This record gives sequence, structure tokens and C-alpha cells, in this order.
Amino acid sequence: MNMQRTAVLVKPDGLQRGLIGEIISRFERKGLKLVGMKMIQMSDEMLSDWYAEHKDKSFFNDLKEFMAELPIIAMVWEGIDAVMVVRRLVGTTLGREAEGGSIRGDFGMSQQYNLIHASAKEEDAKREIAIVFNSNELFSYHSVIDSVIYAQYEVKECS
Ligand code: 3AN
Repeated sequence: MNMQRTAVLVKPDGLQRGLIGEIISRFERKGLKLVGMKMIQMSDEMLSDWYAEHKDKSFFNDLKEFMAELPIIAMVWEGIDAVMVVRRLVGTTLGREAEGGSIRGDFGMSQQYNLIHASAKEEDAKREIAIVFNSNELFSYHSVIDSVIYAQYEVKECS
């Protein structure tokens, strides 16, 4: 159990589909805390860093082109084990196979147009957050619902 921050991008297809509010609302109602958000058009350089693990894949350039074409919404969500929690809410990569109830399962049919990116591991989250956000664009604040989202012992175990 670990208090974590994780990076989420609503991709160009999510923007076009008008799913930004729906996606934010799913994370909010789960009990995750929004600690950073911006709309940006990612440069090729940022995307090469972001998708470094895919640099040798056949779809690397197509993926970067697609992601650079339109603005995206970048967010940072915080919570206990947030990386795993957000990945579960997002669903598996291929929309057609993604679990019903997940974002990709409920809204997507494609592999490339899978609406959303979520960090896969905590170290990826740290790297990805640093690509898009300066430290003064990330916020730490007390949320009035914190005390009904977690039991006190859970928060203590994470501090
Ligand atoms: P996830 O986003 O579920 O972590 P990854 O890391 O395997 O998935 O892939 C990163 C992104 O690359 C995906 N979100 C998808 O847009 C794209 N992608 C993955 N596999 C393919 C593929 N075979 N063809 C085209 N695009 C792909």
C-alpha cells in the first residue's frame, strides 16, 4: 500500500469524442484526487520520451503522429495505489476486448484509438509526469472527503 501519483492523458480521439468530462468524472467518483491538469499539444520530442519503450515497434511513428495531431488533456491523479487503480478503471489496451465497466471497455473499439493513456508502473508515472508538468503545476491539498474515502489506519500506513 502506497500513496502514489499517476499520469493520465485523454488522447485526441477522447477529445474528439467529447469524453473528457466522463473520464474525469469516473476518477473523481472513485475517490482519486486531481492534483494537476492541463491541455497541451505534445511535441514529437515529448512523445519520443513518453513512448520510449515503444521506439522499436512498427507503430511508433504512427502513434506519435496521431498523438501530436491535436491537443490532449494531461492529468495527474493521486491516491493509495493510484497507478493500479487507474489502470483498472482504464481497462486493457484493445478496446474491443477491454472489460465492460472500464473506460476502454465502455467507449472504445480500437487499439490505437483507445481514448486514454495511464501510467503502467510507478516509475513510469514519475517519468511521464515530469515530461508534461513543472513542479509548481502540481498541487498538494487537503480534500474534505479524504476522511470518508480512506480509513485513518490506511492513511497512516502510507505515511
Ligand atoms: P497501454 O496504453 O494499454 O499501456 P501500450 O503501452 O501497449 O498500451 O501501448 C501504448 C499505445 O500504443 C496504446 N495506447 C495504443 O494507442 C498504441 N498501440 C499499442 N499497440 C499498438 C498496435 N499494435 N498498433 C497501433 N497502436 C498500438
